[in-house]
Amino acid sequence: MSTPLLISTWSFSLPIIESEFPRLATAGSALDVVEACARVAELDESIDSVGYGGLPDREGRCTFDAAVMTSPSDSGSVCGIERHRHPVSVARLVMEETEHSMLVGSLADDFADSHGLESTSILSDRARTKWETWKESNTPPVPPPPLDVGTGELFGSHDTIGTIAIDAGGTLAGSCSTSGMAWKVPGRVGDSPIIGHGLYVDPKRGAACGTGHGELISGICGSFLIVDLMGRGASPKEAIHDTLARLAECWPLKKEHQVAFIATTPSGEYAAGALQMGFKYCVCDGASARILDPDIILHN
Ligand code: SD4
Repeated sequence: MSTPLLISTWSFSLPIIESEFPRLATAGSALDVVEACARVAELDESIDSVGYGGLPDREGRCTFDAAVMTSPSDSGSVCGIERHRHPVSVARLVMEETEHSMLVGSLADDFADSHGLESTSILSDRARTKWETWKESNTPPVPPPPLDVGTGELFGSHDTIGTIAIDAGGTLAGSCSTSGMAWKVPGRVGDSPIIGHGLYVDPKRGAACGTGHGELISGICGSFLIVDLMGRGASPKEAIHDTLARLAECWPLKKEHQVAFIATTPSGEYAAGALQMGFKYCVCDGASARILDPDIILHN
């Protein structure tokens, strides 16, 4: 038996992991729980970067990306979903019902239809209104870095929900779900649905999940790198630090750039880190559910 653990990105996820945690300690599998956590965020219209409520691209079109993973041979993801409100569940179907690991665009929506998932509009009125306001403002499509004030109130537009769980049987699983960058170029896909970029899970080495500017994360295969470093003996904190340092070495960073990671070893040693201030993460381990500041902030 293992001690169950649930960790996730951003303070808005606290009530979500708190309510889903009990299933981890009883019969629920880590995969069921990480899917359930993403599904709650996907339906919460007040979260403007995940699921329904997510902000659209610069043409006013909303698209979702998501992934799930339990091991290098068990992953599923979707990019550019446009008609289904639970991309994380479509990703799980890709993992469990096909021999593939990724489906894209309207064909991924067709695949979801073929499995009986409800097809519906994914652009909320609130998100459309925000897009119209942005469009009229004539400001460049560069959102400010996210600032998580830790009260459930969020500012900024980067807040993929990434969740990692260890269940009572010691099984690891991870999920992430996002509407991507607000006002993105139509067709843009970030790190979240790409295995090894926004999410990576290896039962022998650990799990990691990223949030923030997907292009930066993708450029260094961020989540894979963290898990690989842990597999070579680094602690989660050391692995996240070295990955953020590598990212900072490789990219000409701008003040609006933010990237953050959460990670755990298979035995439940966890950590989080961010490029700059403004990121928080949540942990539930049975003792309590809490919002934490990252263990590393590369550029204070
Ligand atoms: C992306 N990483 O599409 C995602 C967005 C995000 O927090 O993390 N939001 O680049």
